[in-house]
Amino acid sequence: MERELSSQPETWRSAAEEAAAATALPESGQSVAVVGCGTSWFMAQAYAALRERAGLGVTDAFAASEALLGAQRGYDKVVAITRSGTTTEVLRVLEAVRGRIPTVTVLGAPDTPAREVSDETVTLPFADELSVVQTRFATSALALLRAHLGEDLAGAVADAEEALTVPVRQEWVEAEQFTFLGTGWTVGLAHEAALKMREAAQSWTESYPAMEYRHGPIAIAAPGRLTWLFGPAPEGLEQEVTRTGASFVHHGRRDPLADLVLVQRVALERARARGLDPDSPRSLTRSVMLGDS
Ligand code: F1P
Repeated sequence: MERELSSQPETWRSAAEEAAAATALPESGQSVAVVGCGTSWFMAQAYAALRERAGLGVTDAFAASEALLGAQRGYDKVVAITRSGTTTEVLRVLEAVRGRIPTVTVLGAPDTPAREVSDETVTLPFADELSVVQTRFATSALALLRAHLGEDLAGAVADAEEALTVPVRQEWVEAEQFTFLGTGWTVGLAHEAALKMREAAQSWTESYPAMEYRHGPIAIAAPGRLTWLFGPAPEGLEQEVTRTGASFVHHGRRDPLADLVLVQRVALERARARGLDPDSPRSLTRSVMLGDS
């Protein structure tokens, strides 16, 4: 995990370079559904929010198991995101819409079943991973998609380099609980940050859209706990969190995707501090493959 997460600036650069040739990705104006499971679903959420914000067309993100792809929704394209290419729910979606809605899969492991059931694929083999816990495939897939939306990733890459060198504070390693917040595309990053902490370090983490936090979840904030915000800060939020005694963490200057790299490092350090092996996370496999029953 450590080796793979450290390579992110490089894999983001390579992913961004792929964008120009990735003609299978949605065109401007197309109505798009993006599907994935776990980490890949959260990257789908981030992409959907960014594409809509860019004015490029309706873009909805779904957990593959809950995708609403009926004819009445009128999607022009389905984008699937999967590192392994073997996740059952993703394969089922691709099979179900075959011949009805064109599909493109952003894929880590190239020669896998997802290729067979997708109309087109964009492969990122250089970002594939050995670790069960995803880091660089997910962020590289998002880097590809951001670049395809027309973003220049140079700043994000530089910020990721910095995020790999800043110290991981002891307070973050020891905190009893984390809540991650975001707005717009960073809501997906907040969910992914929370998942990383659970997967790698078995930590108690929650995640919400930042403006939802005051509608109940802030009751969890207390001394020894931590609220970490990705992206712009809603007015007054920091003061409200600080009033509870919880710590408020916000690196507003850094690209939020690079801030996720820092959280991956925190998850790794928390795993180590607890004597856990982040490469053998409890109850997890690299991909979930369900039986036929
Ligand atoms: C998706 C995923 C991972 C998760 C777990 C099971 O995999 O849900 O995000 O960490 O290991 O699989 P994939 O479809 O992107 O290969």
